Amino acid sequence: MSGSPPALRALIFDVDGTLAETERDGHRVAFNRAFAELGLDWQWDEALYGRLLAVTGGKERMLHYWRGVDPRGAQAPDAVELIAELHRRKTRHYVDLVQSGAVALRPGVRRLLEQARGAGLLLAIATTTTPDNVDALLRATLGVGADEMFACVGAGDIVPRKKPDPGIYRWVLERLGLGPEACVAFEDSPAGLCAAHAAGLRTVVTPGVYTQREAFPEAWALLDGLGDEHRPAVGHVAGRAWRGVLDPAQLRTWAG
Ligand code: XBP
Ligand code: MG
Repeated sequence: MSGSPPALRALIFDVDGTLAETERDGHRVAFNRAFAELGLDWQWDEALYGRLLAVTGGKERMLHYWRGVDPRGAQAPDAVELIAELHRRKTRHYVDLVQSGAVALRPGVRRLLEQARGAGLLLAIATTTTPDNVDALLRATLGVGADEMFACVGAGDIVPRKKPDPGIYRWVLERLGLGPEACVAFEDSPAGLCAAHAAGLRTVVTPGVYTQREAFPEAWALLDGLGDEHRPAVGHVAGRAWRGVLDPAQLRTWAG
């Protein structure tokens, strides 16, 4: 039996915070618009929203907040329906915001996606966010037909538990028909890293505006971005300092 590791076959991307900085100017604004529409006096400022991100999933996040400010109201029989209605409205607002160009891809993301496809790697998505949000973001930033770039999109309630549970990564791996050792995941948050790591994936972490002060002890690579020719990425890979532009050849070298 050969001792060589399996070849790298696929890259699996988180969406929020990883492909794009969607949270502060996208999701947060959309939540606030939904609250105002239904006459709630809830207002999530940037700092509060940063703390609430510890709870993944929009419905789960709203229920967590409600329990904090009004525990009795959050237990009422119609609470679940109100959360569902808020979330439908929030999703509409988020899609509108993304379609209006409120959110851009992070530097190097488009380049890496295109290079990876050119290099014969499969692309996939594993995210807790709602599928409509993923469609809107991919179309607005990568153009019509963008979803065809991805062999598999795992999103939202398709699994019963959201990150940090590894379910969404396991679901994607099963659809791809690949083991975790043939893939690399890309994440931005502790919950996302926990999910990917628990699914057995080597994970490149590129922290974003809300996660740059977090520790990521289980990251395979921890970089300040993907890098481009004008601004190389800086960070560590498997415990060693690294500086450069992350591309499929580099990933294959590390994976090997
Ligand atoms: C992203 C999330 C999402 C969005 C909201 O986490 O937690 O819940 O904030 O999306 P990750 P929905 O980047 O780890 O996937 O409102 O559609 O749930
Ligand atoms: Mg994320």
